[in-house]
Amino acid sequence: QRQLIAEGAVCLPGFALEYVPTILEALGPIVEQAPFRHLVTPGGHTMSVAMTNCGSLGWVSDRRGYRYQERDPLSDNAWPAMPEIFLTLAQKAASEAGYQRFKPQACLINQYLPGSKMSLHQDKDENNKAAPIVSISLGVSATFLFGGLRRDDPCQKLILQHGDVVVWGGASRFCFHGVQTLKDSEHSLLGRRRLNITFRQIY
Ligand code: MD5
Ligand code: FE
Repeated sequence: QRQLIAEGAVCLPGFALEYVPTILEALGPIVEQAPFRHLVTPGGHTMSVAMTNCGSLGWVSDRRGYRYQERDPLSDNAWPAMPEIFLTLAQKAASEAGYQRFKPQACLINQYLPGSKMSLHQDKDENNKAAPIVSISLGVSATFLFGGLRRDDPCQKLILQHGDVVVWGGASRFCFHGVQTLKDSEHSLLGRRRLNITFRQIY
């Protein structure tokens, strides 16, 4: 089943459900090697969402700016490799949405605890502007804000649930978006948190 949210934005409800046990197993060693951390924005604010990465590149933020880099700044080691199942799932979802050549190099893993949110922003740090971003939501459901190309354009509210996958491409790739403050509730498998895993083709 496929839901068109807007031009270029395709929701695949429950698409990741069958992969959840494998995803959670793969996440264990990743967060062991590269723990979740709260990054600081160039403006000096500490993000309420905790992040880590796997893949050949990872997204980082600090006082100097936002960028993708090959090494985890906490350890100076390469990011953990992207598990095969992540790549398979991301490419299968992209393919369902019409992107048959999606080659993600970066996988950003966001952890939301009760009270975490992500303010309205655009994703513009990827050099490859034609590739989509594939996003998997797990755990506690969240209210996602999907706006337009201008910060003050009106926002649609979408509820993203455990197992949902969204492919953000085409006209939706550079829309403003954010996540409302996570409610304090319990998910049977993930506990009181939400994980969002995004796949990004940088080059
Ligand atoms: C999240 N993460 O739920 C979201 C899912 C981030 C981020 O926003 O930057 O880590 S990705 C949603 C997304 C990506 C690219 C474009 C659009 C939405 N969009 O045009 O709405 O943690
Ligand atoms: Fe984003």
